[in-house]
Amino acid sequence: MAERRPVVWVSQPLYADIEARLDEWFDVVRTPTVTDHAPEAIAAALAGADGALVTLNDRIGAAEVAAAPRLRAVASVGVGYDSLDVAALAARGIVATNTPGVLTEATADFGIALMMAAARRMTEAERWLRDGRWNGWGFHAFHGAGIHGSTLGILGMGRIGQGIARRARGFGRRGLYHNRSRLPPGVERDCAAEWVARDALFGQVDHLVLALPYAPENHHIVDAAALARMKPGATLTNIARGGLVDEGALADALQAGRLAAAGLDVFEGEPAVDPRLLACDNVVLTPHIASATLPTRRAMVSLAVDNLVAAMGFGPDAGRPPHPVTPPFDASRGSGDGGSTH
Ligand code: 8YV
Repeated sequence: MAERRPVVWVSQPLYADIEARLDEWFDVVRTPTVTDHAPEAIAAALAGADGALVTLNDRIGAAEVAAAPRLRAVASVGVGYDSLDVAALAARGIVATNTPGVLTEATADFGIALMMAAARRMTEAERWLRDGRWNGWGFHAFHGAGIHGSTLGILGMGRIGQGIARRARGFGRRGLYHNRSRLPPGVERDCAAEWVARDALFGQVDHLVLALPYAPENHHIVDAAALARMKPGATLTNIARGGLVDEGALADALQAGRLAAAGLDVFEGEPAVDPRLLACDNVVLTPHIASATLPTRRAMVSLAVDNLVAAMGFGPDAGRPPHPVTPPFDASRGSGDGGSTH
């Protein structure tokens, strides 16, 4: 009798040609349309699966793990893996993987774009123009917060944070960063960024960009107290995870005019956005698109497929997925992103 082929669940339609690589090894259960899977639906899909290819929307917690007796590997498309209960997966010996590296440049590009759009009030000005309110050039219209020559801070100096710092050198700015571990001197020089303690970062920068991973210990790391430390007229840009910011406190700071502006690509209750933020003119809001270029998204899916095939024990890297996030984990292979979520 032919040996049973492992079953792999693909939670969303990704790119058919890349997903097709799974067919060589697995019986693939596909999801034909973009789907907001309820937790029970995820549990049901995992109940018969040996492996899964998922995105950040498909949360796998302890209950889903408990409902998946055969599951051996979960490959997430994305660098941030806070949607996976890594401890519950590891306790069952299930390998989880992520896709760092391939999205660094696209995401760093977007971080700079969002910071600039917020600081220079681009979407606010555009809405005003489209509303037909532009009656003549205005000397006093839409003064923004300057970036050239300012102090730019980055919280979370992984690959993406570093990518942002390198791009920002061209602004003739002072660069500060905070990261749990300080970068080697050569990397600091290359990024033209100086390590400071977290509170000093909040207090000294004109523009702050968040590029750190979400974990329960940094839930609302930007809370009312942190915002109160920021300079009047500073800006905040978040391309990491919504749960890092207390959105209510941010709305207070924006409405009070303490912060000049914010650029937000991520939200705590995605896809819901706090109505107070929606009502603020001085916020640029984008729907979690920092890594959204076609080549980048394709590279993410391709890496996730490589991870899954290898984690399931097939292909040239059988048993050695390029980017595991659960044990067995060899830190020297650099699969962690050193601070960034993308
Ligand atoms: C992805 C992201 O689009 O990589 C991440 O952590 O947030 C985004 O770049 C997302 O993870 C896709 O699942």
